[in-house]
Amino acid sequence: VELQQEARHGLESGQFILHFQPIIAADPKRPVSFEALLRWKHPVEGLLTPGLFEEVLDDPRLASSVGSYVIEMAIRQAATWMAQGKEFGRIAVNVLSADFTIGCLATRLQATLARYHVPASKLCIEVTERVFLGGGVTNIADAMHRINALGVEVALDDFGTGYASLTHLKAFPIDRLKIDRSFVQDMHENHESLSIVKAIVQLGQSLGLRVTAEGVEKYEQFVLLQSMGCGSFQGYYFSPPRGAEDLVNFDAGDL
Ligand code: G
Ligand code: G
Ligand code: MN
Ligand code: NA
Repeated sequence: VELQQEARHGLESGQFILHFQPIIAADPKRPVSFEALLRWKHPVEGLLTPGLFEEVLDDPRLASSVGSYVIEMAIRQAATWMAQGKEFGRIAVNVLSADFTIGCLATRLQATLARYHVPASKLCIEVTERVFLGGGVTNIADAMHRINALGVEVALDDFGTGYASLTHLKAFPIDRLKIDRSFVQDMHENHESLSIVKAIVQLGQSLGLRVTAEGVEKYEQFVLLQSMGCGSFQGYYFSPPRGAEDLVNFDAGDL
């Protein structure tokens, strides 16, 4: 409760910031995208990752305030990079079910994109299956269809760890699957993980979905994923999440 109060104050005083982690396309002609990851510059505790302030995001009202702030910061960063002539694919923003409950998320995204003159083709929203469980399925599906119709990409995060994933692929307008990093991390030691990764890549190919592998930490993983036909890669092998200022000269050619 105390942490929640601190978070309210922190939001007003600019203590919440975004770090960005590059997502590298297999096709070298495609620009790098970035996942926006929330950080709290806590005055006493230092830089906190979301796992350390779960109570804040568990509170629906606070979570939606944080969510709106994150969306705004991400779109503003896109506008800044565009103004600087920096090439990038999309900025991906993680959203929670709380983000779907305050007004229409599609309308809010559209308004913020318009305010910063950023095209929808520069934005992706990442949802986990938990989003499908909050609120009525038809409401969430409807909201997601509207987001999709704007031209914002919808990615299903942590794919493979939830349940009934395949049903969700039919019910919701998903453009991209992000293979959960737990499968990528042990695919060289664990045959089940390897099979699951291959199956997800093939599922993506047959359903016309793009596929990103998360948690790529080693060169061997990158090579194996490339050989499977996985479309893009994200992980410490390429770069940890970093502040925008530290990414200024980042491009895939540097790797
Ligand atoms: O950045 P880190 O590795 O600590 O992320 C931990 C978790 O926090 C991840 O599951 C990630 O999806 C989540 N997360 C990161 N940034 C955001 C954000 O802006 N909003 C929400 N809701 N979750 C985030
Ligand atoms: O749940 P989500 O997939 O959004 O989680 C993103 C989190 O994963 C970020 O907090 C980021 O710091 C972390 N992450 C990114 N790349 C790697 C990696 O290669 N290995 C590990 N262990 N974590 C990573
Ligand atoms: Mn994510
Ligand atoms: Na992710």
